[in-house]
Amino acid sequence: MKISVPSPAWLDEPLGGIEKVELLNVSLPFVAPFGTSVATWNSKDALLLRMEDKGLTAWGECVADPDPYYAGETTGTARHIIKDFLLPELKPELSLAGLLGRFRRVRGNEMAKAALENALLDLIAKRRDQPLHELLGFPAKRVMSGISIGFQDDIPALLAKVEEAAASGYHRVKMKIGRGRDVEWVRAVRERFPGIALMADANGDYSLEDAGLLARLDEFKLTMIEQPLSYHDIYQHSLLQARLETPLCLDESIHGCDDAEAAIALKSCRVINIKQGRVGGLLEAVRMAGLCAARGIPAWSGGMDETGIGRALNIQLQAAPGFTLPGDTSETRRYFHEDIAEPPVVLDKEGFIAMPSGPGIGVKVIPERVEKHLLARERIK
Ligand code: OSB
Ligand code: MG
Repeated sequence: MKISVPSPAWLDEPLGGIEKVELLNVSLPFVAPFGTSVATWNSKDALLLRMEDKGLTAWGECVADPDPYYAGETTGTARHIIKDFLLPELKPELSLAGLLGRFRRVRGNEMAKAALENALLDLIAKRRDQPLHELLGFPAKRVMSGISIGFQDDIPALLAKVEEAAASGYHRVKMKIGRGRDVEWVRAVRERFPGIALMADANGDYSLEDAGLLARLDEFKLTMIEQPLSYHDIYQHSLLQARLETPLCLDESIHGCDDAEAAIALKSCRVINIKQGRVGGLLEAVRMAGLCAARGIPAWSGGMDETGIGRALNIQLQAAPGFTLPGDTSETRRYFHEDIAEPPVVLDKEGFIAMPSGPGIGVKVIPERVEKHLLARERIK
């Protein structure tokens, strides 16, 4: 079956010259540490790509962390791939479609590719004075909200976090689980909040031998369990899914539409978390959402604790059809005391998030704040 992809004329128009390209590393301290089964992060250390041309400034944020604990890519490997293999392909006469075609030679490294593609999409949209969702051909809409609560020191602390999230109006709550912090923690949340849409994310902490333990979660009516098994597995998830009532959702294992097709065909999951950075950029994410819709698989937009740049992009993305479930799209204030972009993401009275209305990603990056949180800056071109 052919999946409809937006293929408007701008994809095939020459990109033209770009006066300046820079890579910047920033470090934004988190309001509170974010703990998962694989790592605890105290700050968002992001690699940013900044492009300047004819008075316009465009941004891309690489979702990789400085460490390889969530994914194999890091801010360091992404810098290397962008600088030494992707940016050298960028020629004024080449279109975005042509450039992405050349990127296919570079295997993997989806996060690096996404950062560059997304910056170029921001630039193209700003040149046309259009918000990204409009460039892609999708009308603006309010997007659903969701919150991902990291590990807490004890169950009362977790209950307090869930209480706060529910009171704020989030449409669903995700809690992290891992070995030794699963059944009793989920039970406590479910008993206290019987009516909330609740899910659990294991970040690959279990193996197939834990199927019996994971089946004990069925009684809590979770909307899904995210990535219980290994970060690169698709097959064993199909064996586990067959033994559980609770839908499985894949995150780490899905790097593009081919993986999504395989996971759906094998019945490895009933839901997919689409992170545009993990799948290689906004266009592949739109395609994947279309694929999921065509296959009857609910999908949602994941998050990587992004700064305001990546957060705005994730919101623009959700204008595309196929994002039928609330994503990990939360208010700015739960991550940072001070973000590098304005305005911050906030929930409205019904818990929805408005699409930023400015050109491109739609938010303004504040240069002084980037300077304040800057670790390194490198001019490439
Ligand atoms: O597994 O979805 C994940 C954050 C960093 C790395 C991996 C994950 C996450 C989250 C938080 O769960 C999502 C967010 O709030 O942006
Ligand atoms: Mg996850």
